[in-house]
Amino acid sequence: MSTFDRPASPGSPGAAGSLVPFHSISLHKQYPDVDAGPVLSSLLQLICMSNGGNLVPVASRSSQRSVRHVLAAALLAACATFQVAPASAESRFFTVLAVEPRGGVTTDREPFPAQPLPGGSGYVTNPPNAQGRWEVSAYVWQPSQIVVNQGDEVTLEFVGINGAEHPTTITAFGQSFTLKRGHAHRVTFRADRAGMFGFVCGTHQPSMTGSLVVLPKP
Ligand SMILES: [Cu+2]
Repeated sequence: MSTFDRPASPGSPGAAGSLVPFHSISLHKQYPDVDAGPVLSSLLQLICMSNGGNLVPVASRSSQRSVRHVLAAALLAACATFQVAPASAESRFFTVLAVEPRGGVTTDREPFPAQPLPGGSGYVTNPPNAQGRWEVSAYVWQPSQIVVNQGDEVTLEFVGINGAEHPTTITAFGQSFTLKRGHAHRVTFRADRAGMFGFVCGTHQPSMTGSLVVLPKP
């Protein structure tokens, strides 16, 4: 936690150090991306030193007013030179493949399962063919979990590899489209809220559900 982020208690008595966050607060509200802590700290130290140190907590009201005026002037001058830091939000790009991992074997090595897989079109079993080979597969997104920060501009490029088509929704961010094999479908949106949000194929459930994890802004 930086000086800038420290919780401040403007009314509490304390050493000069506790005053820094007090004056950072108003600046923080106006310039949320400005890291003003070090500059303000230096300004306050200079002012306190010029008044014999520890002036602010014990000074008379008129002295406090004059200190406030000096501070206000110093802050205005300092603000004129501040650089607003680049926004912490970034642009993030991911490729998401619609794929169907598959396994198979012949019945002379492993018997075809007696129990069917859970329902839904996401899991597929093909019974033994003429050569006794049987297969099992599942439709999934790859990757199935994507992590971004709140505020990021997120681009997901969905590419259809397996399966004729996938009717896909990202409800939380207003996206709905059908992904076809051999096609790419790109969506871009601002991850403006934190939480876990699904990107879901309406056909291949329960396996073809991915999670977009948006970490809250610190
Ligand atoms: Cu699908």
